[in-house]
Amino acid sequence: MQKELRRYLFIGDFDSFLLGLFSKRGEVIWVSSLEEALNQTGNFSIIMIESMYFTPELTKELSAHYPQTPMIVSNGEQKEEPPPSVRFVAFHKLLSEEIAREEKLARTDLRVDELRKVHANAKKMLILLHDHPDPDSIASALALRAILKRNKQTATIGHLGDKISRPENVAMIELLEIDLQELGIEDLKDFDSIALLDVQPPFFGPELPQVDTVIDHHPLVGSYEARFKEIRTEEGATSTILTKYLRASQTDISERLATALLYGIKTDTVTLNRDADPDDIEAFTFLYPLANLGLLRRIERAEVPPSEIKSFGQALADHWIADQIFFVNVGRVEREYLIPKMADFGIQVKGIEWSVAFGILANTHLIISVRNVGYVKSAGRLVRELFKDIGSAGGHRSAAKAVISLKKVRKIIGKGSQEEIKKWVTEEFRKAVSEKPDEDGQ
Ligand SMILES: [Mn+2]
Repeated sequence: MQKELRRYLFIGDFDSFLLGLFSKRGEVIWVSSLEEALNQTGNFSIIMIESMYFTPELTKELSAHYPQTPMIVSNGEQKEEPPPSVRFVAFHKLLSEEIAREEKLARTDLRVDELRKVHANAKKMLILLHDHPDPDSIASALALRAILKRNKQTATIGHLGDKISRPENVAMIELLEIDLQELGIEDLKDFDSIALLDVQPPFFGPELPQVDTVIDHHPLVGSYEARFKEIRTEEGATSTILTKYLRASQTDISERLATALLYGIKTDTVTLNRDADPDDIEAFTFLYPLANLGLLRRIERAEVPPSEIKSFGQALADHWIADQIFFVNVGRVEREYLIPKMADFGIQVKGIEWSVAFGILANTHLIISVRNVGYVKSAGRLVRELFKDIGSAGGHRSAAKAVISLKKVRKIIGKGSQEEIKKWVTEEFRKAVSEKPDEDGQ
């Protein structure tokens, strides 16, 4: 196909930098008056008018002489009612936004350099995730491995929890062939360095050895030391932070890695609907063309095993609504994912602002999963305030979780029967939700 020859007509005082940029795209004719502009022969792809020269009359005469030719007024502010065929474009602002982006990436590249130094001498490192690794944490681990130019022999990805059960997460691990190790706390001493992703040391309690790196988007919890610490609560996903690192360091991003990261951002932000900020959207847009969308669909379609459907029905049977809060007692479960699934369901009920699903996992822990509509107080902060002294609790603005041992629950409410737990959880949330929001509206 023959390339179309672009011809640009510039009217007014343009600086040579801008003219130079356009001369790379086609022929540039540069004039300093309307008269000269009307004296040209042939057609133009675009007529550029410097804003000091712009008047509606000028554009009228130009469009009579060069019909069907779009016009751009450059360097000026948009006039209140521009003529229909005229666009106002501030090229310098466009360029300065690009330059600001590059500056940011260059600064991030320095951070990546620090991160690499922290793990440079480790023969075998561990990338440790929370006990129930989700797509965001798993994708972040793959990204960190790529950034540090390591492989599964030199960087183990592991967690201390039980086998992964949520069907989508199982599908992600299988379809992307991710090697995720179940470790015991005693295994941690076998590694020369440890990086925590999507989680922070206090989550693991005092037995956790000193870690070297912490990268997370949850609020800072407790105080701890790490040689490299990156806590960015404004991001909707740890995958967003790692995507920035990959871009800044110009690390190759494989299709598998892009697919994982895209899925990580998608799930943590419910497809940019929850807790997403402009960086998440930018990372998403950047990863989208690099990812394998067919594979992603297969991961997302991972269906609930038929054997679980009964538990779904049973779980939903025990629900109630109080003060626009949807409660569901999932009861005793072997697989934790049923609880957040029910919380996700509850927030879709009409008129509901909060959804609280809870159940007892493996006869030892009460798990409470919380969702809200996003414009009420922060779910993460609310569960922290309610349960931080008796268990681990935290999360984001519109999704949060608490894990409390049944022993602790019994200390508070006696025998800890289902009925007692239901009453306790209902009252705690009703009180906390109705209290006035914090000063910053969170
Ligand atoms: Mn996350």
